[in-house]
Amino acid sequence: MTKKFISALALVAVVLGPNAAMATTVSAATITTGLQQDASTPQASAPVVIAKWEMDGPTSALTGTDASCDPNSQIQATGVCGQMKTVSICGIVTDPNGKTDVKHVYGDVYYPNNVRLGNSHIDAETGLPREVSTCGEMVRECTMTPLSNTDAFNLFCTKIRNSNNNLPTFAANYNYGNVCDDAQSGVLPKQTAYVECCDFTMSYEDPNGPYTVNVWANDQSDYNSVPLSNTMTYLASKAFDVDFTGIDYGKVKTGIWQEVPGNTVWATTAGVNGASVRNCSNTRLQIGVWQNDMGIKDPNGTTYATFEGRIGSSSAYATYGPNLLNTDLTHKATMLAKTLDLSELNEMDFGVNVSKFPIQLTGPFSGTMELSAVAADHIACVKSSN
Ligand SMILES: [Ca+2]
Ligand SMILES: [Ca+2]
Ligand SMILES: [Ca+2]
Repeated sequence: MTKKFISALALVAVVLGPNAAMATTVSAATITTGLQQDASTPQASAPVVIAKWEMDGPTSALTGTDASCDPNSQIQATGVCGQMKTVSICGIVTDPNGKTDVKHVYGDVYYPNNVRLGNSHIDAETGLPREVSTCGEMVRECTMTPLSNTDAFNLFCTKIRNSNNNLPTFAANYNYGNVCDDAQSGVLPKQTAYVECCDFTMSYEDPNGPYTVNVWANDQSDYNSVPLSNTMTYLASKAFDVDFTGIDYGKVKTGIWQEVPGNTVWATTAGVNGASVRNCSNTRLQIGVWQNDMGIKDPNGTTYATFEGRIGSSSAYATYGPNLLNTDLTHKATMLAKTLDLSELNEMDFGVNVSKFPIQLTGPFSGTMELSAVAADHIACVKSSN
């Protein structure tokens, strides 16, 4: 016995010896680690997600509503810079071991899979710049909490069933009858399932388009449900802000371009610094501009002012005349070349050239500028080939 013990100690010393010596000779090391979840595959006793949906939040309001009668959820962005939209994601979850075996329920939201976010996008939760690193990656996961039995029944079996019937996605073999009707052993009146929900923050500038939303659950034995998936559509909004209400070209000489540079500093009081524009949409945006002749014209209508405008100090100016009309006589905007990315703030530079000041006019001259916007395509996210 004693001999064996000694030889075992000697072996340990031999094995440890070289390693201990190595540890003193390196300043950094990368160690491979690994594990596997115990019993993570769907099992007969795993939780079951019976139905799922998204609705106007917050959850506490129990709205049951979305922005369109189309099937599943359509969510309207705020169209207001800085103002987030709270979406409530919900699932009905049960478990073969009884509903109390359900441990956690999650809602996973994925970006539209062909969209990049651009250089100005800010994550709604972290407040930090964010670009997708892979196309269609997860935006975020939220953890759900159960509603009371009364709220669960009223929300799903009364409000949604009666007023927004095509909102939810059901798992196979489930329907309003066997969820809501007592005669069909409905899981909500029998209180054998939870309705669980979480509040999910969508930024005013999260890109419009189809978001995949998965709801899944695990139980006390760490069995995962099969996720129940559908598509939430974030409807396009079109909105922008400018921090100026007037452009004063100052003193203008005949035939000389007079330019009024903007800046990239947002003025909380309009007009206290150079002109800035920012995109408050969930689409990229092109800005159009229209101006009238500022009254610099002859009685026969001949005008003498030409204008220019651009977004960003490195863009080319677009030049345009006054009073431009479409064939239907609405004002025809001249589109400025630079497309604003999601939430991008940039400067607007303007210029005027007056080829003649008619002698019969004394000035000063004043006019009107109209700014408008059209949605532009998102930056494409291209999946890498490997
Ligand atoms: Ca279970
Ligand atoms: Ca809908
Ligand atoms: Ca400014």
